[in-house]
Amino acid sequence: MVSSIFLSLGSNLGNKEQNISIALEMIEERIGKIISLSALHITTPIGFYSRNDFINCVCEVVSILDIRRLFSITQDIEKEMGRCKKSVAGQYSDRIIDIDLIMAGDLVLNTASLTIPHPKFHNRDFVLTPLCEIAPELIHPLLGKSVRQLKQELDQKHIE
Ligand code: PH2
Ligand code: MG
Ligand code: MG
Repeated sequence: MVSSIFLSLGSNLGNKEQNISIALEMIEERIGKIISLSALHITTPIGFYSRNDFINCVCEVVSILDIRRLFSITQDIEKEMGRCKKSVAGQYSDRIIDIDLIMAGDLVLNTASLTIPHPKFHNRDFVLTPLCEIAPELIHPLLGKSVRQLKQELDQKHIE
């Protein structure tokens, strides 16, 4: 079955733009065609302290792969690009590349290694802002709200 998957990419180490573009190339080679890509956004690290800002973006990829296979390929790409430690003492840390599965249509999945939709994305401006550029009408299958609504709600929280 062909499905459309939204991926979030982030890099805050090395040549960040180049890291993102290499990851996008590997995604196209190994996963499927990228049919939509947001702008690259410079964002401050959320959830941990670092002096290294991120570049974040979101893409939509069309793939025939099973979601678990797709996830293992994104993990392989991260490793091949040199990502070593995923977190230090349960804390986020700087990384060459991070590729997260955000949504895959109406799919809801909860396993030890993979949760879809991504359990935190609706609270993350660094995902919602680029996602809103390419898929504002996309509906979160658990929250029943569009990406545009989720972004408005998050913006509102930041104002209050
Ligand atoms: N990723 C995280 C935690 N914090 N902050 C920004 N700005 N961008 C990210 O991609 C990011 C983050 C966990 O993966
Ligand atoms: Mg992440
Ligand atoms: Mg990740």
